[in-house]
Amino acid sequence: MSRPRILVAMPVFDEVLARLGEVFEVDAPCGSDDYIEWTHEALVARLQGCVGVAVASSPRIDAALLAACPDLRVVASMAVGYNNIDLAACTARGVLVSNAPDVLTETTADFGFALMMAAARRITEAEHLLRAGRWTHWAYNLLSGADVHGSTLGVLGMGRIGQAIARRGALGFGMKVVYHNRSRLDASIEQQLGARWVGKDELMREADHLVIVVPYSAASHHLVGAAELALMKPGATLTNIARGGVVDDAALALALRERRLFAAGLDVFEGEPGLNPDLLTLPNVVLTPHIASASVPTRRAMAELAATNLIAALGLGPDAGRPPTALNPEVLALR
Ligand code: 8YV
Repeated sequence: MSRPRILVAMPVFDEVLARLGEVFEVDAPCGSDDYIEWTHEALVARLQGCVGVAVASSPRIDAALLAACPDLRVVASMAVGYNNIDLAACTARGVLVSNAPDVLTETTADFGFALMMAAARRITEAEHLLRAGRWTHWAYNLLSGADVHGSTLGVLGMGRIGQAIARRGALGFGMKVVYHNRSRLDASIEQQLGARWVGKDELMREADHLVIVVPYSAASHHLVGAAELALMKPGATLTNIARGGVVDDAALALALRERRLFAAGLDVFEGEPGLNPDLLTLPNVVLTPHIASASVPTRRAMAELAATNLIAALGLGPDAGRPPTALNPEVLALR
């Protein structure tokens, strides 16, 4: 009997491809290290005859693609954020969607904290100065930055990753934690984290270091724009590890240039892998290419979880019919 066919649309660990190969006929055009920037047409052509596809935060899976790929039954993402996938359209067509939460929480929180600290303490700026041979003498004011310990951490988006960042700030760095989220946490969790819910404007005003971890959606587009930036303290930092588009990058670049904000740390960008060219000219921003979850064990765990979801959602393996992190499990009941 022929095996069901799947497409792995992004590069992935050889071991994960081998595991998928035990149950599927696997089309893996990226292998373990070739990235493909899929056009809609190329992806549609490649998906013909496929019942499953493994993706990450790209490519885009929308209603037009689903209509052109009638065999598709499962979309398994190795990312936690799934704004590239039209979940409602998938559900309407009976296509199961899964993402990869939890396995990346601590690694991503570590990175968010590192980026925030790098911005506050001017670490990349300092390294550039040194590498360029411009370190000529000790000076009391050489690259002095902002303190992190004992300051106020503002968390915008208090989901799993936001809470992990709050824990680091409160327990490790003695920070006062304020947060804003659509829904308030239980009082017991607020107490554990030592975190206080505030309105969004108050968060902007109070934070010495703002970390943004809110999922992207139409509702969170430019959640932090010129008006919000204008509320922030001139000595504050802003770190975005959420998604490009949650922050208005042009407004942020202007605020950084005019020193209305001390510094920023950005791992995600509007239009990535491109980015606003103004950001590249500013010394007071630390820029990284969407790598917050990129530790080897975590990236492996994300890919393994996507594989587990794909296998189970297609009725195979030990978890057949029970994909562990399905976003629309209701579609399985209708099959
Ligand atoms: C991924 C992420 O590495 O999980 C997410 O939502 O943003 C990252 O952890 C990235 O999406 C892979 O494309």
